[in-house]
Amino acid sequence: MKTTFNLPQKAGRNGLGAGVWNLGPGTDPFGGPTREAIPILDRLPILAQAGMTYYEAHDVEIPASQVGAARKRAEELGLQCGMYTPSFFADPIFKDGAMTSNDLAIRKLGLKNAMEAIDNAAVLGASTVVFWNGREGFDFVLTKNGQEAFKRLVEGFNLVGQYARERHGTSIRIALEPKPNEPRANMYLATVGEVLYLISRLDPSLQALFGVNPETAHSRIAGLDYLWDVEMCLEAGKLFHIHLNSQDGQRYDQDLPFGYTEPLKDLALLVVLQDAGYENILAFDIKAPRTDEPKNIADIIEVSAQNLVWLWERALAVDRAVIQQLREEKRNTALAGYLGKCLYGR
Ligand code: 3MF
Ligand code: MG
Repeated sequence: MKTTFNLPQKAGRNGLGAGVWNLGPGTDPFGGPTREAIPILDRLPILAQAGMTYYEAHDVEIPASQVGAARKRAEELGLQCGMYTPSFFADPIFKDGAMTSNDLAIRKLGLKNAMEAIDNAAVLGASTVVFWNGREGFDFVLTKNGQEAFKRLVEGFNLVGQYARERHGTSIRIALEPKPNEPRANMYLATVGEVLYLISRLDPSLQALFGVNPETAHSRIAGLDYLWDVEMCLEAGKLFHIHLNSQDGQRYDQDLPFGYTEPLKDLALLVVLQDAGYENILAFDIKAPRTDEPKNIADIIEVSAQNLVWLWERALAVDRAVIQQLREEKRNTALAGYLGKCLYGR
């Protein structure tokens, strides 16, 4: 068994996480699988072998009926469930959204699934439930009343928050994951800023239960800077979880290995996380490419983890006094050069 990846001097929970969906059969919108699908519970040993401490899963991957078996399998492997999430995007019933559907019966079903996911998370031992805004949005204007849709989100999350607090106190927290488009043309909760605004509109007594799960590539798809997005979450005390990956420009969602496209920005991100004493889990949301052979399916996990550990070590060595001095001297370009020096190890 490979040793697990750890981040020296990280505050709070150490070890890295990845989703079981990261090890898919290679399907894309234009072509079917290029590898045989690995049964979900058989993906757990692959994640453990690749050096992960945490796994993440959707309710469609580990449904209630499988929760006990997943828990047992994970325990045997020394893996922990880092995050559990209801899938509001896979089932055709949610094709026009769950919480923002125009159909009351579908909104109710969405809430039921959300509450079940909270209970499953508790059994699996996950302290975070993520809600990704997969189908919450619109492709054609005026198909939903936007103001009404936002109110439905507020109402829905209030009910989910109430349920989580009643059943599990503060042991389960809820992190909303923004994305601007894909699969919908326009998605509600498109950015970190929108999620923070939504949280500010929730019942004040429930707001502490809600935070953000920013994903670096999603900020990039929105044309935004992921470091600033993360800093906004930190400033608000709302960085509950993070999905790390790379994105090669403003195009379809790629889920590339972390540290691949913008290593200098990733280095800066880690400096910020270190200085903030970020205590929660660092997880990857990456996609094993359809060109990788079945035997190499975990390469993307190991490459991401290795890049992260190397960058983390480089970030620890960044001299904060030099940053401060260059800021005071108003030498912005020289500061970029200093980070380059740290990145290239010169
Ligand atoms: C899509 C995503 C999702 C979410 C996941 C967790 C399938 O771009 O990022 O991954 O991370 O649903 O809630
Ligand atoms: Mg994600």
